Amino acid sequence: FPAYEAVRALGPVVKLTRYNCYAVLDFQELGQVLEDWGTYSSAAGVGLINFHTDPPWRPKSIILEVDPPEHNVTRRVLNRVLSRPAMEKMRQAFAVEAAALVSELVARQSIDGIRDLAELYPLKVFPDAVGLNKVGRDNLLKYGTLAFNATCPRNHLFEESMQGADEVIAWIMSQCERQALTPDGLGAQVFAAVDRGEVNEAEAGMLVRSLLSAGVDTTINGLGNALYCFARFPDQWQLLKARPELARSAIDEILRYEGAVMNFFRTTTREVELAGCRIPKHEKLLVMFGAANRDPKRWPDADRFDITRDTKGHMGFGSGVHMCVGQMVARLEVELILTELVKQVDTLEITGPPVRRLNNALRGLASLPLRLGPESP
Ligand code: OVV
Repeated sequence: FPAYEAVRALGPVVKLTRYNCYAVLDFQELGQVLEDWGTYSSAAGVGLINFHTDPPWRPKSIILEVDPPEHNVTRRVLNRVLSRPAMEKMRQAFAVEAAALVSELVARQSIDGIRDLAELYPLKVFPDAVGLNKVGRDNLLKYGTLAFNATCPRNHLFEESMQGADEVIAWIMSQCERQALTPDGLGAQVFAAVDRGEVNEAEAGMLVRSLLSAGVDTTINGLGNALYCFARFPDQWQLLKARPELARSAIDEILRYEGAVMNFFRTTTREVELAGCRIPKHEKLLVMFGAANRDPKRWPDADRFDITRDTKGHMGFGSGVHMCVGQMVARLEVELILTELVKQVDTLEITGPPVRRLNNALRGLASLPLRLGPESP
């Protein structure tokens, strides 16, 4: 975050000469960019790779890496699959798992908040909800890590997650077929759109791939960041315990303060002026949600974690037509875990050095040693 402030001080649009792209960090300009999909397109990729000149690392996503009107067709399908009624159907199963896992962890007291909770919970409930095979699920985290690392420069992080990725990619693709999915899950519901004539069979498979790309690492980091926030700010934890109804809005403050997805790219479709800066056609813009969420021009006391603040308009789920389509799943997972922790845990204490998990686009931890102080009876 100090680095963001150093770059922000240079101006509203900063050319990163080393990567030949333009960074946008301020809330107002970022909103402008994300609203104007006709000028700031996703169709040339939302990573640094510019599809006008270089091929994508995988067949491009048919929802993330397309603009309207094509985007609207696939968006409508996932909007329905991930709708509020669909969430209400999942809630019970998700709640049972959250209660069971938190009880088990409270009994152990000393846990790794990332491995034992932030990873375990989404990796259980989400693939179950999608209707995935039980075998090979360890590929999910590897694939998500790769997909997010692939949005940025081809650095050591990208290269490391590409090591041995052929098998990971092959497993993911094999799970995206209709017959690989249980008949009652979110995956099957994507294929129901084929039966309604909204997309074809191959497109449905690609949309299942989108679920698997975007649904795992994001929620793991989101949950891990939630734990990290409340463990660092015990006054906010006590406030949540006193007022558990704040759990839903606390999620927005977690995403503002310590988001899971820090940045994506857009590509200009024409020469354009942004905040007085001229940007040529077909250039890459780095859109920095995590920086806009700390913009002092937008947020009073931006570096303070405050679950009672008005977080309206935060960019933790992006903004505009591409705003996170799975956000209700993410909210459900974090809400249920926080609710259980509020019930069962009195104090969250960091007992060892937190370890960052570096990723080109994601912000999160690899390890967070925690002591869960149980509620006194
Ligand atoms: C890495 C990522 C984020 C969001 C969506 C997708 C991928 C996709 O494959 O659609």
